[in-house]
Amino acid sequence: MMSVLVNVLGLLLILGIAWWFWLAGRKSPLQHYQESLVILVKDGVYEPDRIEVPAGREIILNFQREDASPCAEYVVFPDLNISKQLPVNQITEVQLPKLEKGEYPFTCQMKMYRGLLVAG
Ligand SMILES: [Cu+2]
Repeated sequence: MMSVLVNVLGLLLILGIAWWFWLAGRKSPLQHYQESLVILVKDGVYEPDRIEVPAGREIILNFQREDASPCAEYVVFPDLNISKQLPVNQITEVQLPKLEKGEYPFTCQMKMYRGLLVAG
């Protein structure tokens, strides 16, 4: 009886790990940029976290931080040298320069929140 239980637990553990990696490898759909787009900062994820933006145009991203933990306090665009503090429960505008075609990740300062801009 005990060994059955151990086997079941082991199986659950394996399934759990498989599910975790499946989640980690899963890509959310690419969201088209529009001026009214608001990126929610909540529960460890940016929503949306993959955004298609027009290249060669200055744009503004709106971040709405709902996560009060210090983890979410800054949004950082390492390739653009941009770091912006996000007050809680508020929309913060982040002005971006004209981008060349390419991919530009953005993260919190500890890289737990992760997002990607795809300029094209
Ligand atoms: Cu963080």
